[in-house]
Amino acid sequence: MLNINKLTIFISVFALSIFSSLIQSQAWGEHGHYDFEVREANYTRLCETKPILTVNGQFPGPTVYARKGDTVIINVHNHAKHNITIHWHGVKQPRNPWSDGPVYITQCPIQPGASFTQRIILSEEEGTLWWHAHNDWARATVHGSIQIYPKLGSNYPFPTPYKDVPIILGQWWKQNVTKVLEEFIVSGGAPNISDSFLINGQPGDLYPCSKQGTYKLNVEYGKTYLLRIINAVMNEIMFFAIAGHNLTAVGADASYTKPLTREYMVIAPGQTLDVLLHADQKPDQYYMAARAYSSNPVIPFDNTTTTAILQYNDNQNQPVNLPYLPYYNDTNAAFSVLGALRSLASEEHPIYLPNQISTKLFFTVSINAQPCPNTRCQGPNGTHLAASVNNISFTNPSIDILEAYYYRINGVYRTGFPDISPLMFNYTSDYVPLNFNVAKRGTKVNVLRYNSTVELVFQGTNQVGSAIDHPMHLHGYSFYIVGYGFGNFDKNRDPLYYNLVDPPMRNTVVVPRNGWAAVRFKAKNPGVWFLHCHLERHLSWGMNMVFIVKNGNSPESRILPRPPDMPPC
Ligand SMILES: *[C@@H]1O[C@H](CO)[C@@H](O)[C@H](O)[C@H]1NC(C)=O
Ligand SMILES: *[C@@H]1O[C@H](CO)[C@@H](O)[C@H](O)[C@H]1NC(C)=O
Ligand SMILES: *[C@@H]1O[C@H](CO)[C@@H](O)[C@H](O)[C@H]1NC(C)=O
Ligand SMILES: *[C@@H]1O[C@H](CO)[C@@H](O)[C@H](O)[C@H]1NC(C)=O
Ligand SMILES: *[C@@H]1O[C@H](CO)[C@@H](O)[C@H](O)[C@H]1NC(C)=O
Ligand SMILES: *[C@@H]1O[C@H](CO)[C@@H](O)[C@H](O)[C@H]1NC(C)=O
Ligand SMILES: *[C@@H]1O[C@H](CO)[C@@H](O)[C@H](O)[C@H]1NC(C)=O
Ligand SMILES: *[C@@H]1O[C@H](CO)[C@@H](O)[C@H](O)[C@H]1NC(C)=O
Ligand SMILES: *[C@@H]1O[C@H](CO)[C@@H](O)[C@H](O)[C@H]1NC(C)=O
Ligand SMILES: *[C@@H]1O[C@H](CO)[C@@H](O)[C@H](O)[C@H]1NC(C)=O
Ligand SMILES: *[C@@H]1O[C@H](CO)[C@@H](O)[C@H](O)[C@H]1NC(C)=O
Ligand SMILES: [Cu+2]
Repeated sequence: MLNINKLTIFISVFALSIFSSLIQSQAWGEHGHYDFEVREANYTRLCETKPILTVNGQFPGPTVYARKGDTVIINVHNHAKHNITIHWHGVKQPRNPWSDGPVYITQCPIQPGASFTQRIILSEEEGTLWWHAHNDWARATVHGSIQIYPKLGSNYPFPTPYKDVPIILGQWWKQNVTKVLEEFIVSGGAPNISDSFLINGQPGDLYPCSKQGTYKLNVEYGKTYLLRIINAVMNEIMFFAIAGHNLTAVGADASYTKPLTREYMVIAPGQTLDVLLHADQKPDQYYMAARAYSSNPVIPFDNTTTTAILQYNDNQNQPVNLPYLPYYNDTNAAFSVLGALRSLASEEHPIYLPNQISTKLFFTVSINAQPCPNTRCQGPNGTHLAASVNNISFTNPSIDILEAYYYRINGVYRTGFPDISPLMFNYTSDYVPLNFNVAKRGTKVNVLRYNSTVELVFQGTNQVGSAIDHPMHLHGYSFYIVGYGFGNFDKNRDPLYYNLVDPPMRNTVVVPRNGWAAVRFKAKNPGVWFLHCHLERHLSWGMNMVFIVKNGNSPESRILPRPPDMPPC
């Protein structure tokens, strides 16, 4: 098995380097085509072999290449024994929620033996995004990068790098991830922590039986490389660094940023960072490494460190020193990077920040402890752990909300998801009353008028003593992050300090532990759009909600007709 894996890696690295060299010169059609065959394949990691779900047998999966504004057609065939859906994370899909992918939100799953053709409609995005499964915990192994190059005749807003390389952070359980999911949903407790993190599918030198496979990036002295870092980890925000080298972020979530040079980077599940690496140090081997940022000591997390190797000109000296990474709970270190990113906001890459706000939303994001018969569940005091937005723990319907909305089918979802948290209290208090911990359950949507200008403030709470950072991800949009803060949001004072000049535009915002984050967007993409925490256990527990953005009046502001091959339930 090890040999087959090595061969796969060899072939994909080989294909990648051919692509990289073609990429600068080749004129692509506007409509790239890919076949995604979802199937099981055996992979060996940490001394054990197990079957995992893959696309085309590859782990991480194949890279999708495109240019700004392209439409890419992907034929997804399910040859596995497991339902699947695929989401194109960060692709806005103007007017086309049909291909977005979250299960029971915009489609029913592609069942074993079935196929679905998805249209990936790119618009403003330029840089790095990724695709991943969006049902159960399948995304643990079903994911890959989407690399969006400047239009032909355009350039990066920085000197063209010699090569660009995806760096995909992942997470590995020795156990079948579906079993890990099923077990904690039934028990009511927290999921088992993972056995390792991965860089491009490999745990690295610090884990058993892993040294041989450790990912190596061979560089030429004097050249500059564009690292397309993707956090495909399930449950942890990550610190990432390369020994002896600074990193310069130039893009985040497929939107350019002002260059930000740091010794380490911070990246949350769902986010991407485009980072320049100057290979200007003594030709040698250096470790790159990543480990968790997890701010609440009572919440279990995987505290292992994954490594890969930066190798100059085939140099054979083994690396010794790990790069400096902040301590696991160092919130200041995390936000000193997250909070320092700024939009490029140049003439060529301007920002369009809504200033007249028509819709003000205030959403609490909380962990909950639900009653459990005979208090026999494994949550605190025998409760069943859950999570919520505005005190509603989201439950998936049995057919998707998009089709229910499109065909006006009653009884699938309800409107009236509250604009404002229904209860005001000291969200970040050390002692939140126990009776606040129980959330309602439901499938509620918040309806937005077309073109409304939205300001959404997320407020983290300390319910169940489980305050932690939440990377909140919105489908169908990117938003401008105008502010972050700790403690309770103060609607009179905090907006005075918003960044309205060059806020970063992202699709995933990290709401700080016991803090808040404010984002703005214009609701100009009609459809049904999922909003959820990108920590997978929180998604499974219900830290989710749905926006329905209504059609505008003109034909160009209505959702596209339903494709005939939507998977049935
Ligand atoms: C994985 O390996 C097991 C045991 O060798 C074998 O039975 C199974 O067919 C393999 N599965 C795949 C998808 O190759
Ligand atoms: C993982 O476990 C699930 C549920 O127990 C089972 O249906 C599935 O076949 C297993 N998957 C693999 C890849 O072994
Ligand atoms: C989770 O961890 C417990 C305790 O180590 C173990 O008994 C159980 O088998 C694990 N479950 C899975 C699905 O890995
Ligand atoms: C990294 O940046 C710091 C602070 O700007 C600087 O002191 C250090 O010399 C830089 N290191 C390298 C390897 O460029
Ligand atoms: C990592 O967690 C384990 C418990 O799971 C603990 O024994 C160990 O000391 C921790 N290591 C570090 C470096 O914190
Ligand atoms: C982080 O954890 C360490 C060790 O448990 C502790 O000493 C320190 O106070 C914690 N820091 C923060 C910011 O919570
Ligand atoms: C809220 O709780 C925090 C933490 O216990 C405390 O520091 C703060 O003073 C409280 N705020 C109010 C308004 O009571
Ligand atoms: C959430 O709703 C439940 C049920 O109505 C209520 O008991 C609980 O106090 C509410 N909690 C909060 C924080 O609003
Ligand atoms: C568990 O119960 C004890 C005693 O009633 C209480 O002090 C504690 O806060 C509870 N913990 C949670 C998380 O509900
Ligand atoms: C939406 O706003 C744009 C400008 O911001 C305007 O051109 C357009 O007419 C508006 N559409 C509707 C349906 O209000
Ligand atoms: C797969 O999807 C179908 C359609 O929604 C559903 O009926 C079935 O229960 C799903 N299977 C599993 C194992 O979740
Ligand atoms: Cu969360």
